[in-house]
Parts: sequence; structure tokens; C-alpha cells
Amino acid sequence: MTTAHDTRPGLASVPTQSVYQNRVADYWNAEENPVNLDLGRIDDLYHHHYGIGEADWSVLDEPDAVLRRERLTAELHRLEHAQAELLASKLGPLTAEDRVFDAGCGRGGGSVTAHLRYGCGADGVTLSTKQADFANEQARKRGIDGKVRYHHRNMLDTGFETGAYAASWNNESTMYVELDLLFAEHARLLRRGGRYVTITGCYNDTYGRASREVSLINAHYICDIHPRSEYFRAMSRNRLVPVHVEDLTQAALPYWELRSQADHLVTGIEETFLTAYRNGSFQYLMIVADRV
Ligand code: SAH
Ligand code: GPP
Ligand code: MG
Repeated sequence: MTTAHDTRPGLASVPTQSVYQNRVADYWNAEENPVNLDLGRIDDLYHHHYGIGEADWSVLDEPDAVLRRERLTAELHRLEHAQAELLASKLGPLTAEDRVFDAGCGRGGGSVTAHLRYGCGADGVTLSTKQADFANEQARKRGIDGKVRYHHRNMLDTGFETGAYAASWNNESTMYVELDLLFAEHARLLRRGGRYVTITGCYNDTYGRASREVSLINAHYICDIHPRSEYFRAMSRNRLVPVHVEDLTQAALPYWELRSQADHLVTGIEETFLTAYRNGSFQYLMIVADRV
């Protein structure tokens, strides 16, 4: 038996998962895309999100085929890491005594990024046992497993201690859950004055309902992208007050343009993202909020 507040890895009792959540777990337990593993191997920061910022297009002109592949891989990783740093920069100021909560942590790169920046402790949760084990092994290799821990748990019902966290985030993981349940759990975990950040893809309800491209992205990842308006409605119902909102759609385009040229890394979803961003039906959005 373990207690509901036990935050040590491997000891959590995981609540019964829904059929949908089992399917999401299966996806992440099986996932081994080179676009994620080859990038992560460069510096052992494994990200499952996209990149932002201007790209170094000169990598495409590299005449040596092997070097061209390497440079493309490194450039995509640089852009993905820039996204992680942008999110982490909005969590603080934080001290080494603070704890942060990484909701839908993937292979763990986001929590490592936050820890390296602030020295803070971190708890990440994922539905995938394989991801949690992988991320804990990475933390052990870095010698930060005393501060950064990953758990096989549901982010809607973590069992972690109420008010124990100075900051929390979802980096491209909100599209797997009901926002009211998600924000209720963040509001419970965050102390008053705590900071919440999300970077996410949402559909633009100026355009109407979800476009064909948004539906294709949902099918590809087994997720359910929310409309932009729903974020603000659900936050205001759950004591989360936005202090900064930034549309990162334009900043996301170079990453997808470059990725679509990387024959050794493409997964087939690249053109769909480019079309969705360009036709305005889909937005890459960052929301920073205070827990009041
Ligand atoms: N935030 C990470 C990973 C994003 S991928 C990064 O930026 O690298 C989406 C992640 O959400 C996966 O790890 C998946 O397991 C997780 N996830 C989806 N639904 C979840 C749920 N209900 N509880 C916990 N994790 C969940
Ligand atoms: C990123 O993960 C993708 C998601 C978490 C789901 C959808 C996100 C949206 C913004 C809609 P990844 O890095 O594993 O994807 P890929 O394998 O395509 O690089
Ligand atoms: Mg990826």
C-alpha cells in the first residue's frame, strides 16, 4: 500500500484508466520515432513538442549527405529546445526549495530544463510506464534523481499534495484531457500565487468548428484539440487568471518547414501542420496564468 501523497517514483497507485487513456498509453509505450529519439540523443534532453524561432536554413545547402542529416537533426533539436526554454522562463522566479509539476511529461526533457534553470524539484506524470521509466533513468544518469522524479499517473488525479507546487505546466499535453478536470487539478496542486503555463495547439474558433487539418492531427496523435475559447473559459472557472497570452503560430512555421525537408525524420504529419497554420484554422498558443 502507498499513501495518496507519496511522490516517490514507482510507488503510486494508478487510478483505473479509461479505454481512451489506455489507447493513449499504448501510443506512447510504442512510440520510437527517430524525430524524437535522434534529437534527444544529442544532449539527452528528450522533447515531445515542436520547435519555435527562426531556422538556420544553411543546413539544407550542406553538400555532404551525412553531415546534412546531422545538421538538420541538430537544428530541429535546437528549435525544440528553444520552445522548452521559453516555457521554463515563464515559470519563475523559483528557488531550489520550490517544486514544479510537469503534467504529461513525455520522456522528461521539460522537467530537466526547469531543474537546470532554477534548481527546483520536479514531479512529472505520464500515462506511459515506458516514458516514466525512461525519464527516471535519464534523471539518475544526470545525478538529479533526488530532485526530478517521474511517475506513471493520471494528470487529472495525481494524488500529489495540495498546494505543494510553486509552478506547473502542460507542454502539448492539454489535448488529451477535459480542460475543466485538468485545471481543477492544477489549481489544487498550485499554491496561491503559483504560476501555470501551457504551450498548446488549439483550433481557432474565429474559423468556426475544427478544420479537416485539425481532425487529421487528432487522428494522428489520438488526441482531441480544444477550441481556443475553451481555455479561457475553463481557466476562469478554476482560479487561473491569464497574465500573458502569446500566439506562437508564426514562430512555429520555420520548424515545420525545416522538418518537412528532413527525409530521415519526417513522420507524414508535416504538411498537415503547415496547411493548418497557414489557413488560420489552427494556432500554436502560449498561455501564462496566476493561481489566485
Ligand atoms: N510535455 C512533454 C510531452 C508531451 S507528449 C514534452 O513537452 O516533451 C504528451 C504527453 O502527455 C505524453 O507523455 C502522454 O503520456 C501524456 N498524457 C496524456 N494524457 C495524460 C494523462 N491523462 N495523464 C498523464 N499524462 C498524460
Ligand atoms: C508532440 O509529440 C505531439 C503531441 C504531444 C500531440 C499533439 C500536439 C499538438 C500541438 C496538436 P511528439 O514530439 O512525440 O510528436 P512527433 O513524433 O510528431 O515529433
Ligand atoms: Mg517530436
